[in-house]
Amino acid sequence: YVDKYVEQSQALGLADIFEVPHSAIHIGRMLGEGAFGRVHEATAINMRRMRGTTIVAVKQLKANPSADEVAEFLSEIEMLKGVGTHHNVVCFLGCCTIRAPYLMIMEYVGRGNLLSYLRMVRQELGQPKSRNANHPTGRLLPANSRSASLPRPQSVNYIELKASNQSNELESSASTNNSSSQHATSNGVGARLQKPSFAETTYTIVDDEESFEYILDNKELHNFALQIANGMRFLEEQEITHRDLAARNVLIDNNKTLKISDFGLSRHGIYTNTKTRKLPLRWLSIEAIRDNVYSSKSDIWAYGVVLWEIGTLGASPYPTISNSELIPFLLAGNRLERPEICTPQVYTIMLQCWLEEPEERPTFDALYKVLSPKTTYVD
Ligand code: ACK
Repeated sequence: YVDKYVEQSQALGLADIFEVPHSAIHIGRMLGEGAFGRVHEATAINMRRMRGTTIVAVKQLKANPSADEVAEFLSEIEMLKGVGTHHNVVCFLGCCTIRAPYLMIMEYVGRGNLLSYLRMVRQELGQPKSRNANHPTGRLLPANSRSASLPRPQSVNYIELKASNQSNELESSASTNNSSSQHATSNGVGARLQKPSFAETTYTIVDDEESFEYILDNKELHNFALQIANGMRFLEEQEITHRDLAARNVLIDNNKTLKISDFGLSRHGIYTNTKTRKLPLRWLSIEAIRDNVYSSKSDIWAYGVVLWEIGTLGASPYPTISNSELIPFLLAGNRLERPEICTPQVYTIMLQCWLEEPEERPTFDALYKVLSPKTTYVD
């Protein structure tokens, strides 16, 4: 798609090969709003090496962004340019960064986020007799009403954390009913890993309109855990710290492939936060909340919370603990409880992800190998 302005900018070295003219992008319906921007479905015409029209997802900032928000959005785009492609990471396709509105163009992932998927299945679990192919809930997710029909991830997940050198005084949330007896402690983690699995639970909803099966069973949950570990292993290899790994930021496509998305907070290497900003408190590790230090090991902590979200079919972590109680709660050795449908082996992995000492936590590579079906296990 020829655009003189973009061509000239590229010739002058003011734009790189990822730059796409606005005229090549036709914005369609809104897919959803994250904490930091809006995502639309869009049609791209002859974009970069893609002949003809391609359905893509386009992220842009909300109206009237601050200078900081613009700078962060542009730095997210810069980060994505270097990430490379992996089937468990949302593919970055191009961008419009010469002129506003700035756009980030990504592969379109057809089934929305994992949290909504899990919650939809949980909702169905509560309603007996819905295991048949003609059940109307099979149409809960028609392609054109995806965002309308699913529970939206809450921006309440992000709370303002002060920058380094300032103590994080977290304001209390509505829930203050601290009952630590409902939570496990991190003791006794040293057990050797056995073949991990989620307990037998099978649930199937067949979407007869779109031939997409919403199955949640032992194998599927395990496979989700493996795919997320695989995508994160790819980022870990490149020393990229995601900093916002959560089920709401994992997307699912029509082939049940999971893709890590939302790199808005991502950074290279170990990162110390120096600005006061909104962060996903309940997915953060102890050192991230207390010292503002982020690394692959804090991503590992978040991965443990994602396993817990998968095991609980999309519950919200620490429902009885207020924001200000979370750090003392974790420092006292308390952790999220074992979800009912997850075996002690999977729970052992979660507890290892939540070890207080970052260096003692596993790597994504190690987790991928443990979860991988090819691995042989010792009792
Ligand atoms: O569940 P969703 O429809 O999936 O709601 C969120 C929303 O945008 C805000 O993040 C959707 N979304 C984000 N990135 C993509 C993408 N690459 N393809 C399709 N949908 C996306 C996400």
